[in-house]
Formats: sequence, structure tokens, C-alpha cells
Amino acid sequence: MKVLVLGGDGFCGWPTSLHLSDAGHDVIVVDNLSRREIDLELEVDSLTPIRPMGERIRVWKALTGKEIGFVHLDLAEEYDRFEALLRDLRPDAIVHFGEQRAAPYSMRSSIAKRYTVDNNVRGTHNVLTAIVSSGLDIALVHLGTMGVYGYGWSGSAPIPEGYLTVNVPTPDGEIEREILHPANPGSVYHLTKTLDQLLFAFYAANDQLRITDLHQGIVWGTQTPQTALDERLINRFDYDGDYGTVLNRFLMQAAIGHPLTVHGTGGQTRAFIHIRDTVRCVEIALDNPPQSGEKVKVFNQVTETYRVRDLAELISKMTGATIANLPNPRREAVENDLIVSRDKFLALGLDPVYLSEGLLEEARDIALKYADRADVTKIIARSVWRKGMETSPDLMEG
Ligand code: NAD
Ligand code: USQ
Repeated sequence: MKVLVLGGDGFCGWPTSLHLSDAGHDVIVVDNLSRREIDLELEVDSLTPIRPMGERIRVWKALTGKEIGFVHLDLAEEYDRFEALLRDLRPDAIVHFGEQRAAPYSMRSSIAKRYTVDNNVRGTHNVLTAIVSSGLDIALVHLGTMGVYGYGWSGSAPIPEGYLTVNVPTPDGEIEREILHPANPGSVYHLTKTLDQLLFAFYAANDQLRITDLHQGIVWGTQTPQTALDERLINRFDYDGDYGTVLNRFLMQAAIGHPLTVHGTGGQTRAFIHIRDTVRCVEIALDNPPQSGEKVKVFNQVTETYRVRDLAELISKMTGATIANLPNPRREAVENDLIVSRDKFLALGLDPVYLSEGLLEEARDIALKYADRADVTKIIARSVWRKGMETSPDLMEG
């Protein structure tokens, strides 16, 4: 299959590109390298020493004989080039990772809020309309987020995979309808993913596009078998207060002797998935696209759920790290339960990697190996969701 991987230089996109190439697919990465530019803006770098895209691709070819293409292109700004690229390459499928993905970054300023909306919504709409105008039957797999559902809306009922059956009262009695699960975003970034959902629903209905939306949980770990082949193929490891996600941050903090930065009580429950399962899930989704005319296929791309304070205690037991309860910079429920339906990927053969399976140690070892690259002043999350949340505990001085 010929596959365009949009955002293929990023944390999820690079290992997915290697995984698909390894599996024999013809992979072309499309990326504007904006994530690397944001590192420059934030004056921080991946904990792991990621190499330039050209070198990554050359090393992969030298090691495996397999070619990965690369097109430097901005999905939000360069519509005509993107449409021409589709006509030229005629891909069978597109995997869309190419969005600004950090909730804290999206909340740090009005500039960042507007950038996140402009980049994500315009980019996704450009992808959809380019597929329509190319006239090609390209299947689209998009990386969405569990955060579109929010936390707590459905009480103790499991969060379904995208759709909810509801009874609508009418003068003639109740009628049953299937609707998209109500959106309840907790950040401007998550808001863009809920807007993406409506774009997908429209283009699936109006133009019969074949679309799969993967509602992914928080990805942890860093290496896959392919990225581990050579240090020059290594994946990114974000640890800073904007882009670092909670479990990888705790592992890195433990490795450098920093207290684990629990926001508030740590009663927030979230969904998780290892990067090795991310790449497998994308492949499964590519192998099982919807038919033309079918509604958007939604999968919850999640393998387990954890409460933040339980994760902190787990890492503390494993490493001896201390735990710091910091004022929460976000506006989010202090405590929430989270039960998630995740049957579809299991039914299609996913054999998940769990936290208990030794990969925590692997991720900790990576953090230890590159600990001297860490800038301790970048660890504390400084992006606040509303005025008045700013605090300056001693830890904030790093
Ligand atoms: P990332 O920031 O590491 O990668 C995104 C890539 O997209 C970057 O290489 C960036 O340069 C590129 N990009 C952004 N805007 C672009 C544009 N306009 N044109 C071309 N390229 C563009 O993020 P990631 O962690 O790999 O996440 C990938 C996708 O998966 C995102 O859409 C994110 O919302 C989703 N996701 C990530 C996680 C996670 O924990 N990392 C969890 C759930 C969902
Ligand atoms: N948290 C801490 N301490 C930290 C960092 C985070 O307690 O040092 C808490 C946060 O307050 C939050 C939870 O941990 O309650 C998760 O935060 P996160 O930064 O790990 O994840 P989040 O902001 O939700 O975003 C990440 C990805 C995003 C993806 C999302 C999936 O950056 O792209 O969409 O996970 S989900 O959370 O399921 O929506």
C-alpha cells in the first residue's frame, strides 16, 4: 500500500513510518518540521538526540534497503501543493498525525491558541477537501484523542467507541438515534480535535470519504523495534512542561532525581497506550478501512487507565523518587473515574503491551542514558488555564 504519513517526523509519526515501511508499505512522510521549530521557540530539546529527517531516512535505507520519501510541506498553509502531491503520488491511504498536539502549549497565550486552531482545523480541512478534489479513493486514518469525550460526562457508563445511542422524546413517543458522543474538550488543543470530528462526519456523509478516527490515550515509552535498531533512528522524548506527557515525565524526573510533579491530588484518571501499540493500531486501522458511504469508523486507541497519583506511586516504588503535589495549572476535575470501551482493536487482533511488562524499565533506562541532556528549568508546567492559577512554589525555580 502507498501511504502518506502526515506529521511523520513527530513522536508517533516517525515510529509509525518505520513500522509501516518495515511491513512492506511504500511510505512518504509529509511534515513542515513545525514541532522542531517549537522546540527552538521553547528553548528546549527532545531528551533523546533526534537526528534531522534526511539523516533518519538515509540511515533507514542503509540498514534495511527500504526507501521512505519526505516532502517538506505545511498542510495548513500550502493547500495547492498538497492537492498536487495527491494527484502526483496517488496514495492508497493517508495517516494524519500533522497537528499541534500539546494541551499546555495550546493554552499558553492567545497567539498559541490561535495558532493551534488555525493549524489543526485548517490543516485537517485541507486534507479532506484535497482528497475530494483529487477524485481518488484514498482512505484516511486520523489520530484523534480520548480527550474529546472529556472526563465524567457519562458517569459510570463505559465511554463508547465514538457513538452513543440516545432516546429522543417526540410527541409520538421516544425514537432511538445514534449520535456522536457529546464533545467535552478540556483545552484549546482538545477543542480542535472535537472540531475535526465534525469535519469528518460531514465529508463521510457528503463525499463518501472513507475515514477512521482513532481516539488515542496518552502515549508513553519512546522506542519501537525499528527506532531501536540504531541510535540515529531514535524517537523523540518530550519532558518539558508543555510537550512532555505525564508518564514519560515521571520516568525522566525519577532518572534525574527530580520530585515527581503531580498536579493537585493526582486524582485525574487518564487512558494510556505504549508507542509500540500506537504503531500496531495504525496498521490495523489501515487494514480495516470503512466502506465508501459508511459513517466515520471510531476506535478508542487505549490499552489501560491509571490515576495520576497511582502512576506516581508506582514510579516512586520502582525508583525511590519523591512525590510533589503541585498546584494544578489546568482547569480539570480534581478526581474522575474513567471506564473506556476498547473492544474493537482487541477484536481485530491487538495484543496490548501493559505497564507491568518491563517497558517502564526500558523507558527509564532511556531517560537515564540521556539524563545529562535535560534542562531542569523546563520541567515545571508553566502554562496556566486561567488567570490566578499562577503560583511559584520552590520547585518552580527548578
Ligand atoms: P508531535 O508534535 O510529535 O508530531 C506532530 C508532527 O506533525 C510534527 O512532526 C509536526 O512538525 C507536524 N505538523 C504539525 N502541524 C503541521 C502542519 N501544518 N503541516 C505539516 N506537518 C505538521 O505529536 P505526536 O505526539 O506525534 O502526536 C501525533 C498525533 O497524535 C497528534 O495529532 C496528536 O493529537 C495525536 N495524539 C498524540 C498523543 C500523545 O500522547 N503523543 C496521544 C493522543 C493523540
Ligand atoms: N499531569 C500531572 N503532572 C505532570 C503532567 C501532567 O499531574 O507533570 C496531569 C495533567 O494535569 C493531566 C494528566 O496528567 O491531568 C495528563 O496530562 P498529559 O500532559 O500527560 O496529557 P494531555 O494534556 O491530556 O495530552 C496528551 C497528549 C495529547 C493527547 C492526550 C490524550 O499531549 O496530544 O491528545 O494526551 S488524552 O489525555 O487521552 O486526551
